[in-house]
Amino acid sequence: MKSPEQQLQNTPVEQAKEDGTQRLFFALWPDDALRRRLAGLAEDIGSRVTGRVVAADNLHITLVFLGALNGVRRQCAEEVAAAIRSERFTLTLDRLGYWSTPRILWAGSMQVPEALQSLAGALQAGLASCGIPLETRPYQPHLTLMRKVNRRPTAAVIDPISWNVERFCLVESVSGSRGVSYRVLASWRLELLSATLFP
Ligand code: 2AM
Repeated sequence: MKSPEQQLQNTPVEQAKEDGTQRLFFALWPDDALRRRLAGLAEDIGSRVTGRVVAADNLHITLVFLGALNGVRRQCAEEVAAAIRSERFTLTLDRLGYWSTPRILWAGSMQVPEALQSLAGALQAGLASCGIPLETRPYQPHLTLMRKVNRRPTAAVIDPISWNVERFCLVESVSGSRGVSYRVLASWRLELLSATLFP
């Protein structure tokens, strides 16, 4: 049993283990074929850029980061997700981005689909009723390919990768002896595009 002082030094994942909470986030989760493509892209970039390539199994796009949630808040978050009526969309990953503070290299889209922004927005708005403190910065969809990257890579454009997004997931971040891994707990389907009628 750790003293309260030791508990204060816990990482968020250790804290989640001790108090029965789970570290959770909503995400877009690639299927196996897309995951292989994305992993190939990450490996390719990793052969030219110094840093740590994200494990293939961990590749995803976060929609909303929730942090450590107890059972009641998780239930609330799942009810919010189940009530979402958002449309399917195609996301084209066609650019690389770099953030120097988290030192991550990511893939993103030059043109973020309106439906993706509105899905993230609808989740955020619904979650307000769950009492979960959320990120206040504007949503910037990104798929982290590499961590611990110290320098902005020179090339920013990549061969476009199309992602037909049909569902979103609730994911748990689990800390193990070999680092963090992610576990999909639940998923919800997005709606088919409403048909356009021509006279
Ligand atoms: P990242 O890929 O840019 O690191 C699980 O940690 C996922 O939630 C990651 O995709 C991570 O983004 C994202 N995330 C967003 N906000 C976070 C936060 N405050 N702490 C940890 N992860 C966060």
